[in-house]
Amino acid sequence: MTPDSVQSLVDQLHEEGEMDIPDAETPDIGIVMGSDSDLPTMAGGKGKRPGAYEALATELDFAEQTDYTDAPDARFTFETFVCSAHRTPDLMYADAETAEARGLDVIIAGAGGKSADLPNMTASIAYPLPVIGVPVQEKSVDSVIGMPQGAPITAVDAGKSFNAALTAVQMLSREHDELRDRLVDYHQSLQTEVGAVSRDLHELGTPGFKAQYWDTDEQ
Ligand code: AIR
Repeated sequence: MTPDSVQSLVDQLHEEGEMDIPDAETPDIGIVMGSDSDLPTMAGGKGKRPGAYEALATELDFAEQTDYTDAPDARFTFETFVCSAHRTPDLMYADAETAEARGLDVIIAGAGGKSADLPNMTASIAYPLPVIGVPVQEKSVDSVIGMPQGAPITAVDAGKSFNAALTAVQMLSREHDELRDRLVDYHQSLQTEVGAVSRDLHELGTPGFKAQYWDTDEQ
């Protein structure tokens, strides 16, 4: 039997799928992960490198939509759920099955362990919506990318949810020039950073660079 906490989410997703909400007010990207223990990798934080949340919210001016019927002011948004392919298959199914009707354009799905099936199952159920899989650990790579012919998934390297977010926005940018411009600006800022660091390393020399950039106890 499906417990209430799951069933209420399943029902909510189906209800949202029936609503007639303009595309500009629905989330553009759906982020799903197999467990909240994946959040540091999927979002960033807790000692992990920046993740999809930082890429979208900090670098590309997306807002997180936490209420389907009350969109934030930002034009481009994403939503976030935990759906375990094995613990809550009903929820995974409902999330993927309703994604297109709920106005999502692309899904980022991450899971860890050796049976990281959420990305590949979401890709199969949500088809033709594109799904970008994030293997949360190295040992999850094969189960995320190993899809049979005719059942596509796009995937990033283990832990690279930041890049999954960039890929998702690249897809959206084919339809939205504004997002294309944001992606170009982001790339420009990366180049600027590398140029500045390169000049500092060259001109300060290695010891001087370490003294300026590294924590003193790391040197
Ligand atoms: N997982 C959860 N349900 C199915 C799978 N494969 C994955 C999660 C997480 C790992 O199992 O994506 O990476 C461990 O989950 P937990 O909740 O035990 O920390």
